[in-house]
Amino acid sequence: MGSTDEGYRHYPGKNPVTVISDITGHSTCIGEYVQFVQYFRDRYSRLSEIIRGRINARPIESLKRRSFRRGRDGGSEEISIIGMVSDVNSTTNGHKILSLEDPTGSFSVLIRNTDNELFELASRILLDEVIGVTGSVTNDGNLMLVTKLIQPDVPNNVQRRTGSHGKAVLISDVHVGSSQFMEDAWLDFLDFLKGESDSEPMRELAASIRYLVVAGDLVDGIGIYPDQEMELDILDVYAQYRKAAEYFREIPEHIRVIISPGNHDAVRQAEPQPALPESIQADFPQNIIFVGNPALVDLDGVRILIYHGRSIDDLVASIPGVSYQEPAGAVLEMVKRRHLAPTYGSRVSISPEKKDYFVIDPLPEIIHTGHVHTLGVQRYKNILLVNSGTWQAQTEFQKRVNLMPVPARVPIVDLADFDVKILGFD
Ligand code: D5M
Ligand code: ZN
Ligand code: FE
Repeated sequence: MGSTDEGYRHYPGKNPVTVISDITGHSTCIGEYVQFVQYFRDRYSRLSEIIRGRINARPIESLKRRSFRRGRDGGSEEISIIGMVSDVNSTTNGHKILSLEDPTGSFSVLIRNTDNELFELASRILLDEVIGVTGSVTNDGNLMLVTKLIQPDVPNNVQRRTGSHGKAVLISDVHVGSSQFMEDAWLDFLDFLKGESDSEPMRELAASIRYLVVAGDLVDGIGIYPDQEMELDILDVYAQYRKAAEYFREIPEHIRVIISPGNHDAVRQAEPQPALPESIQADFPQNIIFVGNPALVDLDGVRILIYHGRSIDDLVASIPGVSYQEPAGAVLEMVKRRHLAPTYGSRVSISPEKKDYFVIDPLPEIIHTGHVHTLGVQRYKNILLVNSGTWQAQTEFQKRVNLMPVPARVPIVDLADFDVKILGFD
């Protein structure tokens, strides 16, 4: 491993990896108030910069000072601001009022329900996301009547890097140690990776695999939810990792494996999470690279953003039409906001680091998430969104909330053309 001035970590070789962005070893958070301010400043400045190219926004402070010129039609002139959403309300008539904040002040903006398209978009806006709005300010200077609302989103012409080759296998939520861990299916998957399938095409496919990426919840952990012991086969978290390491030693050495943690893993719960500790890494073979959550990683010219996906629980709960059955739809909502966990202080506990590691910039070619145990593949403006399923059958908790997991199905991405094949091992 080597590292450069930018702090990138390079792992050279036939299947090279460069870790571009990862909290591991860089956490600055000690939980002081000033750090929250710094964190939100970084979020605002980076997301507003993405929007700034598309509208001519002015500081919120300037809205309060000036009196607005009357346009020819008697209405006042249109102006734009970019702000973080600090409050979402509905009026008694069913219109939406958002409070927007920038570093200079805050302002209320009204989205009327008479404009269907605009109102539909406004109904999907989340607390703490950064948006741009255009509209006119009312006579009393206290409210903007919005005519246009934009999210940071992705340009239509975003170019995808090409020229790579071979395949990357994307998995998550293995949950080793759980009594619901589907060991037989998992062993079949390992046999496939080893090139021991019965069919020639499967053996050829296995030979083309260069990378295996794990997006969190490698083990089931302990004490993650009440009464978890009732559903554990291995009651010691270190023994769970030793078992996992045993499995990973079966994977052929030429496959580079990248492991990122999730909420069941033995690292801090607050995100961004650092890589698994050295004491756990030591059991695993040399072909494995441990990264944090989230992490932006370059696989020989293809950038993949790995995020366990805890915020998907929030997005499903708060955006109409986003569901556990189509988890890639939740990831698409992240991309529109250019942020992996838009709402602060919900189910995702965010550690206020100096840099906001959840901002999606630069744009990757692939975003890989997990957590919700369902499989989803979508494409959005040349970005491939993959939520990998799980190796854990339905738990008691999931039964109660009617969550149907999609276990033992494996998306394999062709790094040359981004074609995705899904293999089943159940
Ligand atoms: O989470 C798998 C999915 O199940 C994810 O959508 C959260 C949900 N889940 C699982 N256990 C709980 C509890 N105890 N409370 C709320 N939501 C839960 P995973 O983190 O992979 O187990
Ligand atoms: Zn899981
Ligand atoms: Fe999880």
